Amino acid sequence: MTTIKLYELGPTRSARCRWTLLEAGLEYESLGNDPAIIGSDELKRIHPLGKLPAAIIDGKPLFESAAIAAAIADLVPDKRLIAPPGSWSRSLHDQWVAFALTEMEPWCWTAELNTMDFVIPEDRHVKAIIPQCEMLYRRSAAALDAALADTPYLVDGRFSVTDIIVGYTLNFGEETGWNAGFENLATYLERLFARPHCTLVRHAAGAA
Ligand SMILES: N[C@@H](CCC(=O)N[C@@H](CS)C(=O)NCC(=O)O)C(=O)O
Repeated sequence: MTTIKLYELGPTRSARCRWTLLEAGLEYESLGNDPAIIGSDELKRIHPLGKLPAAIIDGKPLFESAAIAAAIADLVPDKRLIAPPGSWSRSLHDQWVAFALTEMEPWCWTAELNTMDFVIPEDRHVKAIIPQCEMLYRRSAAALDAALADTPYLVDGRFSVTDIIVGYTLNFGEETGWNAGFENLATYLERLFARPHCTLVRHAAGAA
């Protein structure tokens, strides 16, 4: 039987991995669960930057939430949480994950880094960057909104780990209030929140 250990902490990106594990119905050992784990030597043995999440699957370390979630989904092909490697649907999974993680999430993350002082101290914040982040996030969000006009989920019209990964990014945008006006994104997020295993935390829009 596969053994899975997950370094996690509440609403951090580890929520993607926890949600995937719940959908997969797999047991796992939860580690970390303490802000002090971030940057620790213990975590750096798994993640070179000492970030969350990080996993150990059958003794092998793996970092990056999207990689961990996909690896977990691949462990349970019967659950159809991810398309088979080599299929066109898997390429669509890769496409949407790359889009969310490169064209959307960095703008939310950069805004958060320049708003909260848990990574970059306040005296080094560059507030002037935030409007640019919003503009670039919303340009991509508009594209995602259009893609969701005719389908409830991103790959093959059915729920998959792609939605877990992208949904987390969208919820990040919800926190900053940057999804305002995108009706398909709002409906999609509600669809994700309605799933019994959803680990996304509800934000009052624009709370950050
Ligand atoms: N791309 C990474 C991002 C990981 C990340 O930035 N995690 C945050 C918590 S959500 C963290 O550990 N931050 C501490 C830091 O940036 O030093 C992933 O998706 O796993």
